[in-house]
Amino acid sequence: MKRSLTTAERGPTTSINRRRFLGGSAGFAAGLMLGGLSARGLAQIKSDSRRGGRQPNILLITADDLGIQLSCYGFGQIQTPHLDALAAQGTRFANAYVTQPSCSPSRSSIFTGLYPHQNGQLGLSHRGFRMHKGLTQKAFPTLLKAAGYRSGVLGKIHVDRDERFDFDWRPDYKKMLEGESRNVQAMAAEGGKWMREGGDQPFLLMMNYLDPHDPLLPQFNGLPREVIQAKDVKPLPWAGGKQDEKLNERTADFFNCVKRLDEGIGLLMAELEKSGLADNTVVIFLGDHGAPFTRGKLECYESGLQVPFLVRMPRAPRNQVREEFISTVDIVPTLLDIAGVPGSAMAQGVTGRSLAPIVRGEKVRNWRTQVFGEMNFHGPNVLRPMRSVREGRWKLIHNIEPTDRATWLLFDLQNDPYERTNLAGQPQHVATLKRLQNALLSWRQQTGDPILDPKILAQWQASHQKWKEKNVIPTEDQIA
Ligand SMILES: [Ca+2]
Repeated sequence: MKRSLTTAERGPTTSINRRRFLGGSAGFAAGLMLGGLSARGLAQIKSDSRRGGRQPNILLITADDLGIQLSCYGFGQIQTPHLDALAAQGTRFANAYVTQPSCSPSRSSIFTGLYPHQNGQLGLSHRGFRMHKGLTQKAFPTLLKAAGYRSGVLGKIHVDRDERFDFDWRPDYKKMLEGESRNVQAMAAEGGKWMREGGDQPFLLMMNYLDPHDPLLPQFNGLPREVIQAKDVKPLPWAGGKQDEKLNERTADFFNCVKRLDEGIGLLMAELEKSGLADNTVVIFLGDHGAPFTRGKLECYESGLQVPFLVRMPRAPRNQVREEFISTVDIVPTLLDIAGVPGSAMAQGVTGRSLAPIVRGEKVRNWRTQVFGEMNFHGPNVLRPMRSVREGRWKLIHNIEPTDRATWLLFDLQNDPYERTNLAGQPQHVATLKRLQNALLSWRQQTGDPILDPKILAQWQASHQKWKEKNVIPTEDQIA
């Protein structure tokens, strides 16, 4: 039976003044980029996209809570032959980052090209967090639809209110959440059927797999065929927490989920081949953030922000590995580029760039040398405001509300890849620290970070405290 949500469950959209909460006074975040696409904008997309000739299909695949634990990323504990094959057929991005190591905020950037602090999706959508009004209509499904695409989605969207996204085809989402999107055989069959149905119209299909998200099911619908056991694994090298048998079990089951996902990608690619459309389809695969272990998901360490990112594009080089720092804010510009749609259609404030030239093997000029991450809320009871920047071998994390953590964490990833030794206080690193602090500040200013304003941060803290005291929110490990 459906019951009414409590204030705490409803979260920030209804319980406090939304504009103040999101930082309307701090910059352009809440104001300038709002509103749907104008009729003129849509007409422009239509006319421009017709000029571009035959538009390729787009198959955009996300895995839930998957870091770079794939053999094509040099991970040695399991083999992921189907994802390795996809990497070999195109480009593997060796340094790909999400914007926030939490489901909904990360996905909001995939959809809009904006950082969560820009688009308002500061925490989980099923706990009440929403994007700024109108932004779902600036997300890629609407833009590609205007460009002539038919669009479908399988599996969870988990941003804003899912139904606000403009997909033509969306099978029973609830069923998907209840486990269907772990049924990789059904995912492939349903996706394949839909791909074949559209005639000459180009398609955009988003396939959102639930693996390897919690609960980490060792086997589902007979997959993986051989279940990996705790005795056969070692914990992920960066994972914190108690190093015990329980962690080994969890690690083994995480690997089982990744193996199932890999099988699913193989089945899906076979469906694409069968459709006869593979030669004109761009395939993009990525994780939505790092693996769900201590120091992974919900943290701005590399293990939280770095994800696998593979792109296969017709007539582009095979076996390409690229080292550029890329971010999920590049996805919207990439999709628009592929579809031949003008970049001006994007929401205001998008700082990403199209990855298509890189995938085609071109040298790109003035590519970013720094890549940024952030953490805001997860559920309303988890507030962890952080901002981070990576530049070359260096990584800086700023804990804006330090509590029991250091305010600044500086790591040398070359000597310390798992970010164990904080160099922030060391005199020989003062110049590096200062440079990265300045980089972080200019990015926050440029993108209108609302919590540059201490009053907004105080609002977040007060709301968080209130929600926490109500004690009706599930604990962190129970939240999707
Ligand atoms: Ca996730």
